[in-house]
Amino acid sequence: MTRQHTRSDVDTWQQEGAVLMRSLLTPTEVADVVTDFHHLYGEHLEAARMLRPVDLKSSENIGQFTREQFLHFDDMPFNASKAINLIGLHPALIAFAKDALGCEHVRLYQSHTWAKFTGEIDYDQLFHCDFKNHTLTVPADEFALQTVNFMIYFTEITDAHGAIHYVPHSESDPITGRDRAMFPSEAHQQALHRVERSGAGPAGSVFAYGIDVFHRGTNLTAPAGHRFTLTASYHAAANEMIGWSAWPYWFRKPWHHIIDNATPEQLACIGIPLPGDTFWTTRTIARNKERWPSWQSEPYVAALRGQADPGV
Ligand SMILES: O=C(O)CCC(=O)C(=O)O
Ligand SMILES: [Fe+2]
Repeated sequence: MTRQHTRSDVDTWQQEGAVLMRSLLTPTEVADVVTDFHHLYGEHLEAARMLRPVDLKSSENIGQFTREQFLHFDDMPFNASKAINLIGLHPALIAFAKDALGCEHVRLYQSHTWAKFTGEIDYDQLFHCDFKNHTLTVPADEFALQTVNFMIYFTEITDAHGAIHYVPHSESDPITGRDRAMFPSEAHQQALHRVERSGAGPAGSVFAYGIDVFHRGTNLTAPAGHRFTLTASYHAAANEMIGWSAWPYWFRKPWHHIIDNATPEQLACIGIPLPGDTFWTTRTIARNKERWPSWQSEPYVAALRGQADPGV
């Protein structure tokens, strides 16, 4: 397992609901994905250079969610190279998710790119917990049934570049209690605002949080500033309560970037059985190869050789 986190990162995530891991990705990994971000959002970057910052609200004002905040937002897979398509499946993220949830197998259930530009809209949001569109129930008490939601930074994110703000559980519990609301009351919003922390960090940093921690997006005020992030959200393989959309729903999108280049473990995270799974027979391997001609089927074939082939 490719661990790039410490035990203390996992402890912080479990106890406080969020942890910032600075510079988890290498500069080369970041640069390759930034090239893809420019490919996807470059034209908006040019246009946004002409915009002036949206006026800052007074710090007493509570932000809001608007559709325009999500203008430059896309679900995996992405129309660029394998770099941006594989980064949400980075082995270090998978390793953290396994340790945090305390399980052997995890699934990636959501991944999207999000580009924000100074002056395009006020990105300031109110405090919320994300569980409304990740589950039809509520956040679990048990770690194994929770989610690990990564936000990966591909630009340096200072407070002037719309860093996510959040409130660790030990600070929010005395204000709201442990039954955290999806959208806290106005009085709680003001109180949370007074103790909020910034998730600011350099490119390559990863903010890991969950659907049960108060946080909010903040506005971009740096002149001609922009912010590129990619999210990757995981749940334990056996946890069917959590979802976003089923991957095959996006069958028209460029899955070959992932299928042709991911390791069996990365593919398992999107629901493709591991080599040796009873799903794989001579026939299913051949049919899958026909569907994805550049899929690396060797490990699946090799695992089959070591056992009786139920497809024969
Ligand atoms: O982009 C961010 O910094 C946070 C956004 C957010 O929390 C949300 O849209 O639910
Ligand atoms: Fe959120």
